[in-house]
Amino acid sequence: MAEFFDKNIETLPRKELKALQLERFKRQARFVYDNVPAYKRKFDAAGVKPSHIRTWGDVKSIPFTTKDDFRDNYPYGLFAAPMDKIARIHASSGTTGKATVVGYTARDLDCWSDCVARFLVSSGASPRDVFQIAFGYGLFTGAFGLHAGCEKIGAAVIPISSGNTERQVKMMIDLKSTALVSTPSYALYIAETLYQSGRGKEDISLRLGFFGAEASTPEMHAILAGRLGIRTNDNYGLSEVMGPGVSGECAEKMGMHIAEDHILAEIVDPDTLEPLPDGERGELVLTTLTKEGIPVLRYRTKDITRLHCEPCPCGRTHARMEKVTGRTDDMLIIRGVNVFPSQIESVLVNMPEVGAHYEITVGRENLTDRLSVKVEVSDGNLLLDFRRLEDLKKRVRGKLRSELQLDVDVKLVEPLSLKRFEGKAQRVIDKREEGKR
Ligand code: DLL
Repeated sequence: MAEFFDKNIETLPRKELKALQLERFKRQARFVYDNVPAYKRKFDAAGVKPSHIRTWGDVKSIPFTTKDDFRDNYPYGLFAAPMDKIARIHASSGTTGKATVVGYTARDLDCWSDCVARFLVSSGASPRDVFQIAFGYGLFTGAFGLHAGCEKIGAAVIPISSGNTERQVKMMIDLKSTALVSTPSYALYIAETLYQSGRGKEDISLRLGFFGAEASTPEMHAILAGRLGIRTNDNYGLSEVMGPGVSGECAEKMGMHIAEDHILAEIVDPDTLEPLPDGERGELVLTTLTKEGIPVLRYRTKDITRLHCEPCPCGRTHARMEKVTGRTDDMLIIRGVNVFPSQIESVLVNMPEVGAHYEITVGRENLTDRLSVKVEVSDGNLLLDFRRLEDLKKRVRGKLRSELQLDVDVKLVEPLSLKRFEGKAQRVIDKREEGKR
């Protein structure tokens, strides 16, 4: 039987949910217009006023917010609440330039932990669970966000943070952790370290894994589920909107339910910025509906996904977003072909002879882009057998070609030779002068 954290809201009929969202959207728009000069300027420049929003059709007249707005208003320019109401500050470093700084009021923190608690419970967590939180505690929203959600459902928390992987394994065994929270790539590293120490899934008490903060394929989740003997959950979020808790899978694993009473999700065409109907793939755009510290309207996440609004067998009515297949700025354009790293991951992790550890490099030779993939072989002995090695390489290349319609240089390397990640993995190295497009 499906368990709920807050059954009334999680199963609210869609019609009522949509009405609630529209009311909250109007209120949130009025709130930012009155309290954040940068939003007022944007509204005024676009010739819209909060009072113009009456129907869903009016929502699309509201200007988008982007990462640049955070940079331009660094550090506190987008805060809508005065500092005496701000209870917590987080920041995400990003790859370039200034950090994105976000603030939460006490009420924001309470809503945030509710959203996290919902997906924990929907995936089968209970007060009996012992959560090992292997996200880095700090400015990153992952650890504190999950931590508060676990406490809210009454579970025990081990705030071990990320890193020191041998210790993670020791604690997991000694303290009998039943749930692991980390990035999927760190979970893979932890699982590998467990097996390297001569132990396996029968030596641990883990039953659930909550793996978010980066894209991962269903194949990667299947590998983690098998190695650790657990059920995995994917959960999604971003600092600008809340952190973890924006959405998370229920036990049906048919997409991640969005906390729609707190967040409005739209899908737009990333080129035309026109809204796309439910079920079509495009860029996810999110609006906070109840935030006080740093509300955001129509934030362009750059994450690519689809929304499904039909009822879920679990009974929840909130829309589900599919696994994120990539980011608009992650997409590699190689000789005119669009390639997402997740496509490469799906091919590799489906081949048992190669490991789930890989590295993608994009370079340029004679004015032509070249894509190369380094992947570890599962059995190091293979490297001593030239014929079998060449045969495997040919098969990997063939599968990548049929998935990507592109020739890829494949290099098979020794087990354990590629870099391991304790947080978000960085598997793509773009060496082209122009960088990513
Ligand atoms: O990663 C928040 C988070 C922490 C989510 C812990 C889930 C668990 P940021 O560091 O601001 O926040 O990074 C946000 O990470 O725009 C996505 O591109 C990516 N991302 C986060 N979760 C997922 C996921 C946190 N489940 C950016 N699948 C987002 C795919 C994800 N990508």
